[in-house]
Amino acid sequence: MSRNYILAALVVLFAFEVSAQVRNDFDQDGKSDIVFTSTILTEIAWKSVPTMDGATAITENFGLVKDLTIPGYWKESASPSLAIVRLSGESLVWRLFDGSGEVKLVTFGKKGDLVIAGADFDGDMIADAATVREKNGKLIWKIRLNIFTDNFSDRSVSFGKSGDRVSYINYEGDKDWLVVFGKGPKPKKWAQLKLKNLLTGVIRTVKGFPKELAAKSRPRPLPISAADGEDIFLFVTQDESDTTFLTYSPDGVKLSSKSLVGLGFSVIGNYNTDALGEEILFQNNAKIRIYNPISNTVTEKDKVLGTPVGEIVFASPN
Ligand SMILES: [Ca+2]
Ligand SMILES: [Ca+2]
Ligand SMILES: [Ca+2]
Repeated sequence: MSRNYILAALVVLFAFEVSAQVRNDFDQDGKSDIVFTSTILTEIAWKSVPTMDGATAITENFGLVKDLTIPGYWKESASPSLAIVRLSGESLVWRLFDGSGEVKLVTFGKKGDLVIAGADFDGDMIADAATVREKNGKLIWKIRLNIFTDNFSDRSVSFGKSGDRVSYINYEGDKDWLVVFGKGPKPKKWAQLKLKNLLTGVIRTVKGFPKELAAKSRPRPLPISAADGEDIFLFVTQDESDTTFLTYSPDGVKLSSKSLVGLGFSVIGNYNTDALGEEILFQNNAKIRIYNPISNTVTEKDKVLGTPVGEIVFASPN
């Protein structure tokens, strides 16, 4: 009995350790806040609603409509801060803000690059920046670890082929691995996913994803934390009226499927601490729903008057 007790205590400790950094948790209460931008003419303001109780905590004007807005743990800090990425001429400019305004400006990336945010490839709990571009049929990843700190460092990796969808995932529980998803050697049978550990160079290949997921309008596999602290993959697909959320384990096993009425924005975070793992905040023009794929629960909330934004970003500023 005592042995089981110790094991249970260890499990609790582990669960606490891995969930210590909660996405979008500006008030540090262990739950993701709803962070959203709203447009005032051509400028945007960002707002944060702490812990679903409806009160607005932070409002700050900071950017332009075309900027990418990316909250994240960009510095060594208990709470996240806000960054934007802006296309400036032929370059991408990353700007970090705190409560008093802009505190850092970094030029990283080029026009046309896909910007990737939300990943921590070296596992030191500080957000890293990445860009991907296609070159001669291959995908070239440029990664700047800890971009807004004084000891940033750069990596360049060729990983994936033209047409693959890129992503990342916390694969073994301590850091994010690069992910490419698309057609494999037998495209009529299955879709293929490859993972790469940036630091060790180890590559794993997973076959057996449904080939439909790699078809023309293929969704990107997004990382979402499961109950055990490691990530699983979320695929979001839409038809004319519904949005469907599918989850798969990193080894290609289907875990859940759920369709919700409406089209809209999806943001991943831990919005409901009663359900293990992360949830999807899904806002359409009527309301917000919070869906947990592991417990298969959906809760509802009034919509916010803006665009919800999250740490996990794959986009090109234009
Ligand atoms: Ca919070
Ligand atoms: Ca890092
Ligand atoms: Ca949760």
